[in-house]
Amino acid sequence: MSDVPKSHPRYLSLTLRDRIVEGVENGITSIHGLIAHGRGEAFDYLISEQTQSFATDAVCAAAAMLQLSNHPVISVNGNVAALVPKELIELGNILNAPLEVNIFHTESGREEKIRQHLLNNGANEVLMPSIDTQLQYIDSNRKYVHPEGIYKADVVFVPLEDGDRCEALRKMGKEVITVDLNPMSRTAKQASITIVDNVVRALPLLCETLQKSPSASDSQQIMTQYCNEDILQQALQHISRGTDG
Ligand code: PTJ
Repeated sequence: MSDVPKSHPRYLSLTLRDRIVEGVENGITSIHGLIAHGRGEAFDYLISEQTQSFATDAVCAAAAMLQLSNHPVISVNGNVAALVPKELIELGNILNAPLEVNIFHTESGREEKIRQHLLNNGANEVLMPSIDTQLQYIDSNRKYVHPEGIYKADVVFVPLEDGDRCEALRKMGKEVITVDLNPMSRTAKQASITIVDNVVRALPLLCETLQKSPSASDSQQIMTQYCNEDILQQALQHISRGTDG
């Protein structure tokens, strides 16, 4: 870890960089994850590094969808494993939903290191991709899934994705909830619900919202009123107005 003084105006941002760098050094995060993180930082700057109302609304809808789902699954890649391991586990515990390792960049042993990292952080069970169970409509390493996890899920929570699998999951009739700071990304556009916020802020907020346990009828109403296209438009308008807008 670099020696960043707490008084530094960019302390939080620099701490997150340290977590990603540490993830790479420990073989959890792909080296490509550094680029993805930088991309995220740029968009985070444009939303004032704060949770905006379009993200809060999407979090409410995500909580409603997860609460109404029969078999939700939380997909974990190398970036989120490094940034928010404990929050992913908490979400899994609240929902009684499994965590499943699913990565894009195939580096030898990384899936197992992510699994071990989650177990070390307190996860009880972590599902691993199986060579015998494949998603349709996708050719990358992300096609390998666990038969009792993503393959069977009705709702998949997929923070920080690169688009291909989100599209495949939607084609297979599954709902996808993503967290993506870029409202223009393919994933953001294709997901059922897109939380345009930093995953380090979005996940605690999602857990907090779920713990308030809205009733099933309230959740139904939230879902009926939610429109992901509107949310993405609001995010784009916020960005184009400038950070003070
Ligand atoms: O571990 P792997 O192999 O599965 O790889 C994971 C990454 C994230 C490297 C891979 O999925 C990838 O290359 O993703 P992309 O295509 O760079 O997309 C990542 C998206 O997440 C981009 O739109 C970023 O703006 C966004 N992003 C990056 N950091 C954050 C973020 N969104 C929310 N919170 C962040 N901290």
